[in-house]
Formats: sequence, C-alpha cells, structure tokens
Amino acid sequence: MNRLTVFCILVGFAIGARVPALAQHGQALGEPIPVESTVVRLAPVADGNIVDQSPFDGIPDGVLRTHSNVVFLDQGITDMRSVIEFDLVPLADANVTNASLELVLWGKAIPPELSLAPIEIRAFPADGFVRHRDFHRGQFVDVFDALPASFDVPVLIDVTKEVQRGISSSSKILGFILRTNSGAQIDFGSLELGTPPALVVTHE
Ligand SMILES: [Ca+2]
Repeated sequence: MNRLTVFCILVGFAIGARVPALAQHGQALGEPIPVESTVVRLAPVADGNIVDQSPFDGIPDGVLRTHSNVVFLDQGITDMRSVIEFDLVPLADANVTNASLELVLWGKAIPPELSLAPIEIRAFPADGFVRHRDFHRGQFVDVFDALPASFDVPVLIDVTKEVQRGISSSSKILGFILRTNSGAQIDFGSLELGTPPALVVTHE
C-alpha cells in the first residue's frame, strides 16, 4: 500500500464519519430548536433585621446587620422584621421561567400554646442596603407556617413574578421583607450566620 492509497483511505474514513452528522443535522431542519435552561443561585447583597422596640409605636428604631435573619413579634414590646436583598443585574438579559427564594432555618422558639408560626413575605424595589424605611415596605408575596418547618429542608417561596418584575425595574435590586403576627421567634440563616438565603433562578 503506497502513501497515496493510505491518504485516500483516511480521507474516505473522514468523509464517512461526517455523513451521520450531516444526516442528523438535516433531520433537525424545520423542527423547533430546544432551548436550554440554566439554573443560577444568587447570594444576597445585603440582609439584616429592622426592629421597632424603643418605643413600640410602629416606627422602626434600629437596624441589625450582623445577626441571623430574625422574625419575631412580642406584641406591645418588640416587632423584628428581616430584610433580604438581591442584585438582579446578572439576570438582566435572561428570560426567567422560575425563581424561588430559599430560606434555611437557623433557630426557632415557639411558645407551646401556639399552633401556627406564620411568616409573611413581601417584596419591594430595593437599593442594596437594609434601611429603617424598609420596615413597612413591600407587596404581599406569600405566607408559610414555620412551625412544622425542618432544619434540614430549605423553605422555598415562589418569587417568579417578583424576579421578572425586578429585572425590568430601574434599580434591578429586589428586596424581600419577612414579618409575623405571632409570638414565635424564627431565625433564618444570614450572610453572617448559618446558611445564607439564596435566590434560585431558572432562565433561558
Ligand atoms: Ca419605635
């Protein structure tokens, strides 16, 4: 077998190897092209607690930025709410199909007489800093009972619409505020303690 013959055989193999690929490509013509989905996890750019306590009058008095994310109401004495903010700029051009706020329990103290520990989540256009004025902000998103919540399984809140709206907002920073009307104290992980919250987003 001379060099020319060997070359022709190799070229033949190369052409043969391409035929199935070309046929496969040909079959795809005219069919919808599948769109790949990507899942990303965003960490908060800020989180912390806002407290109305001294005096208890509906006006927030302090911001705590280095605790776990605490949600607590002792009627007439303390109302503590938790703020979590995410920067959506990395999703600016994304077509978001699903988004969940992921919260991981860090602690809970529930008086035995309580049969519910409701945590209400509201969303608002944020600025990347936890501020006193965030205390009363937000549109209702969802409420869940933290009484049966496990320390091992994250709580997932569907925030797809809020993320879609947040992407088209001017600041592109989405804030959530967690509050309660019960006497339970629920602590979630924060940027400083435990497992921090996350925004889990599926987009195309
Ligand atoms: Ca006050």
